[in-house]
Amino acid sequence: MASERTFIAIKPDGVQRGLIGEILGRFERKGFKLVGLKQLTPSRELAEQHYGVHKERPFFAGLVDFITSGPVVAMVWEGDGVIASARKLIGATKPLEAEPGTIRGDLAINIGRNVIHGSDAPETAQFEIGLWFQASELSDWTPSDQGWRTE
Ligand code: YYY
Ligand code: MG
Repeated sequence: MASERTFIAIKPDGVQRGLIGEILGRFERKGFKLVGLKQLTPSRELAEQHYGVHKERPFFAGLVDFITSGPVVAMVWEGDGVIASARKLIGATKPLEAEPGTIRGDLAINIGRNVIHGSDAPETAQFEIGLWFQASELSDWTPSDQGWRTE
């Protein structure tokens, strides 16, 4: 499994509810590597580009209102298979259908307040990382215990 990068964002509900540490910890404990992290309140333009694939959907305007309503914690995580693995850690879009043990399954109830975003494929990961981060904001580094995470 090749090493890859994915874009993860803790949405305004997760930040307001004090869940940043809880969510970051799950990715850290899994063993993935954090290569970018910042908190910002996204502009409407950024939110509309990020969710552009949904622009014809009835929930689009409300989704953009929500995601721009306060600070978001934007992150890039790296590791073998991290794109699909992060989606598993996050759980189903509807939190009541998300398995216990997943972030949404454990921490959320409502689809419109599902606390976290994760890229769904290699192409979207590349697009979203480029949309939210400058290359200079991402760190190339090797954790000192890397040999204990992967063979
Ligand atoms: O990738 P993921 O976040 O799991 O779901 P998407 O189908 O891409 O939808 C993005 C986002 O839109 C979802 O996390 C909540 C919101 N949303 C909604 O509010 N109502 C819907 N019926 C579908 C999605
Ligand atoms: Mg999606």
